[in-house]
Amino acid sequence: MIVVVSDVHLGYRNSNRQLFLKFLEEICKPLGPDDHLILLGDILDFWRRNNVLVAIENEIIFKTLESLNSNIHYIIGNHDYTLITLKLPENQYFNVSKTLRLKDGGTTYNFIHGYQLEVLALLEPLTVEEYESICISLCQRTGDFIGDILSVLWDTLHLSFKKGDRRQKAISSITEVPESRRDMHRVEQLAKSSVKDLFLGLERGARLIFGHTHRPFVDGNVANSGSWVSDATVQNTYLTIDDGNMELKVYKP
Ligand SMILES: [Mn+2]
Repeated sequence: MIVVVSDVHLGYRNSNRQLFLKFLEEICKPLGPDDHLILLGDILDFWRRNNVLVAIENEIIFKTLESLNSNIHYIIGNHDYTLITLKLPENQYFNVSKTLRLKDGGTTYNFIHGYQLEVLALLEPLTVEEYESICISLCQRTGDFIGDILSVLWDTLHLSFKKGDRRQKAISSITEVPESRRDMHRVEQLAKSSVKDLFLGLERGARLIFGHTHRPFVDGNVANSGSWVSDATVQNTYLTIDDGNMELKVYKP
């Protein structure tokens, strides 16, 4: 069995962290060594606060994760992107990576946080690599800095904008919460289309699981695990994958 959860945003004031802790105890504790727990990005939120303080405040969650018997995979998102730069070889209780491919019952499952789809669908001319360097800047700087995304862009990429540049609006939206953005349906549209395989390098027939938009769904070979923030319309969701069946569930203790 594979359990997928994303976008808990620990460190953000609207994170449902107590409920997430209960979820780990109740749903994830019983998982065994053949099972997988996928933490699909934005579990921690480093964009608004000091990274270490956020991690220390949530130590109980990491202690609980450490006590689980299943395999644990941490796929980084845009809000916890810098975790990939802190890779410690002796830290084996979970693997940190940008993408993950798992086989279950003859089907291939690809896991990404999903910011990649947003860059492709909405943020042209930014490349995924440029977006990732902005994420590093936003994770490492705290305070009001994220309010001024254009100066982060200048510092990081030396991108300049002339007055009336239409790209400015799209790129400024990076620091807004997904709930207040209007174009998220275009991210879903790309995720559900077959052309995404070309951009993401997916094999034909493989399934794609992502988060990031805070809009959970299962649709054929594509699924979104949703979020654990009180801003979202549908909250506290997770996916289970068992014998080729993808199921979306809402956690209620
Ligand atoms: Mn995200």
